[in-house]
Amino acid sequence: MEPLRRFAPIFVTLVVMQSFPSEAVTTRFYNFNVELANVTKLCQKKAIVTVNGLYPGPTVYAQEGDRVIVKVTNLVAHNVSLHWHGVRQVLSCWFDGPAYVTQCPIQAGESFTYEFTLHEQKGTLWWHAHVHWLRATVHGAMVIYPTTGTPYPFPFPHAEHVIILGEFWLKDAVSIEASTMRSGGGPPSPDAFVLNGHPGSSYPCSAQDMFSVMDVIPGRTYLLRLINAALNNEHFFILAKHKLTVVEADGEYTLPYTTDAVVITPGQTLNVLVTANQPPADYLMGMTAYASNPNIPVLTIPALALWRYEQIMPEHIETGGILLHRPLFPLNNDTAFVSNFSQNIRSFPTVYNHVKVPHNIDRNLFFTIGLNEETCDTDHASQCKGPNGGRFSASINNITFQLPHTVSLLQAYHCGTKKDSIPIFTTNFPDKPVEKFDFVSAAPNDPPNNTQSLVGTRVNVIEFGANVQIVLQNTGIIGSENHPIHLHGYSFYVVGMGEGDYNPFTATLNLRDPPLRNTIGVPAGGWAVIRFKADNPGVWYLHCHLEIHTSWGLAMAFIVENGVGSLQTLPPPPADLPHC
Ligand SMILES: *[C@@H]1O[C@H](CO)[C@@H](O)[C@H](O)[C@H]1NC(C)=O
Ligand SMILES: *[C@@H]1O[C@H](CO)[C@@H](O)[C@H](O)[C@H]1NC(C)=O
Ligand SMILES: *[C@@H]1O[C@H](CO)[C@@H](O)[C@H](O)[C@H]1NC(C)=O
Ligand SMILES: *[C@@H]1O[C@H](CO)[C@@H](O)[C@H](O)[C@H]1NC(C)=O
Ligand SMILES: *[C@@H]1O[C@H](CO)[C@@H](O)[C@H](O)[C@H]1NC(C)=O
Ligand SMILES: *[C@@H]1O[C@H](CO)[C@@H](O)[C@H](O)[C@H]1NC(C)=O
Ligand SMILES: [Cu+2]
Repeated sequence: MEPLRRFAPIFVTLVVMQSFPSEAVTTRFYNFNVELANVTKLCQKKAIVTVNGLYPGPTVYAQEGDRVIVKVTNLVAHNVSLHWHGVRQVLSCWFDGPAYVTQCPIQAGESFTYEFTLHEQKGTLWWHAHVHWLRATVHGAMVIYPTTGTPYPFPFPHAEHVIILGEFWLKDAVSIEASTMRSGGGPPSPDAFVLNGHPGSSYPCSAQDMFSVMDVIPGRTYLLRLINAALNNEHFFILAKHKLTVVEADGEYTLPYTTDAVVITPGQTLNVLVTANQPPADYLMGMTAYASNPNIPVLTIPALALWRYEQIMPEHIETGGILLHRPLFPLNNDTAFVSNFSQNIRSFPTVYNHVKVPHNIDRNLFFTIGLNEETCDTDHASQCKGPNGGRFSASINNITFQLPHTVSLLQAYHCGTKKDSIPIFTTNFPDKPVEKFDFVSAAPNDPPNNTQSLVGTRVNVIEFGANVQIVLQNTGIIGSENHPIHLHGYSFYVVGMGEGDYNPFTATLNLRDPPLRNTIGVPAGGWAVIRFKADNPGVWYLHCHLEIHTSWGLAMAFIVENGVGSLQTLPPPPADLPHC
């Protein structure tokens, strides 16, 4: 094997044909070997966990309605599981992937084959490891083209590029999680932000380690498939002097929205069109952090990538080289821009005609989401690095989620556990907070002075077919920040967002053209309301996509019960489902 040469970055311009492949390829087979690869980043050589030696990993290409089969073989010492982010896994919850939720991880030397159908799904989705912080380097794109003969609801692009926003650590990300959890304090910043794995010229030793789009043709329109795979920060993305038109979010078409910069939280995807309408020269694309809480320091060095036109005229070449345009980033704390951006993401009208926003709500849930602080146990009192010498945790409705470790929730639910054994979960996850308080204001004003939570493995059970509404209410118990909440197994309509405490009497909900998403940034000091029809049986994880918050327990799971008949019943598990 020659990993370095074989996996040297290849910068290709994928020119997509005017119509999609016509042969009815219905099965896409991929072999994913989880293996170590050496990379040189930021002046250092380092072995990272990858799929097939690639960082980011291989793109899964498919067409709406295809069956996707991915055989994953674990050749590293870490436990591995992969999640297909945004794939609704209709009747295939066994293949969803979050470790200890739907499956035990694939242990060293073992394999597991993921199999699922892309029912009514198209657009940009992605895949990533879903165990500890392995997704730092184990992630890649899924590009799903519409069925043959179905056009995009926007001009067909001349070419398209996947651009994955990420964070890079020189230390092993899994051990950073472990040491952060031991300390009780906040996580360190990454050593670099990266675009398709490349920090770009603002970082040391990285002038050549920069993603590039070359030979851009003036007048042509390009499609950028943006994916935020970062662990702990939300981001702005921008291309100097060019406008970005958002046409799709989380794999669903949106009303075209033209802007100077986009905001993307971990877990989200955005398709944007760019028209090459500037004088031929070099332009930088860039990624910076959005810091929703000014008290949490963020890395302020942008990741940069190059956007270079073809046939650059002599007047655009200076003595130092080609004229280079730098982007003007929004400020890291520009919450007004973020909130405006979120409000402008709407469903595309024809999608609205096809897909119904649930109107009559059967299950009205109210979830407080936020951070907690636990007292340091006396053994470690001198080591706890959280505020006031405590230990950070996080919760939903004051329950800090704890994953089981002997069996997955889905296995325990589906197959039952042995008689007399202690159940690994309980079904008493509360529908609403036990205690009411002024959720968003900061201590010591009104929120409980007691910042502690209750640790547990609790699930909330939903009857098949119920129309569910969840008010996601941010709390200010320990600071307040934007939490990108991701639901597995469903896309949901984001029918409202606002500041302060949610008030059902004054909140305006958009039931006309809300966006259909799988991850939503719930604003710091505010709320979001989501709706979905629970018509896919299984155990579905709901969690913050800031990885440290999930580690701290900002998660819960739903059991969506089976309905009637085989079309509403989760089939039995696959024979090769990993064991703990
Ligand atoms: C990475 O480099 C080390 C030497 O620095 C070498 O021993 C190891 O085999 C390499 N790993 C891979 C996966 O190429
Ligand atoms: C955002 O940051 C800038 C520069 O650091 C500062 O001047 C400004 O007051 C901050 N704005 C808010 C809303 O915190
Ligand atoms: C909000 O978005 C609209 C629509 O793009 C734009 O016209 C307006 O300037 C934006 N406002 C702010 C405060 O960014
Ligand atoms: C929290 O503590 C502060 C300071 O001791 C006190 O003024 C306040 O009333 C307390 N709040 C609650 C809700 O108990
Ligand atoms: C959360 O649970 C802890 C532990 O039972 C309790 O002390 C605290 O008051 C609860 N807080 C809220 C807001 O319910
Ligand atoms: C891998 O998972 C198994 C089963 O949960 C567990 O017993 C083992 O300790 C894990 N190994 C590592 C390296 O985390
Ligand atoms: Cu969070």
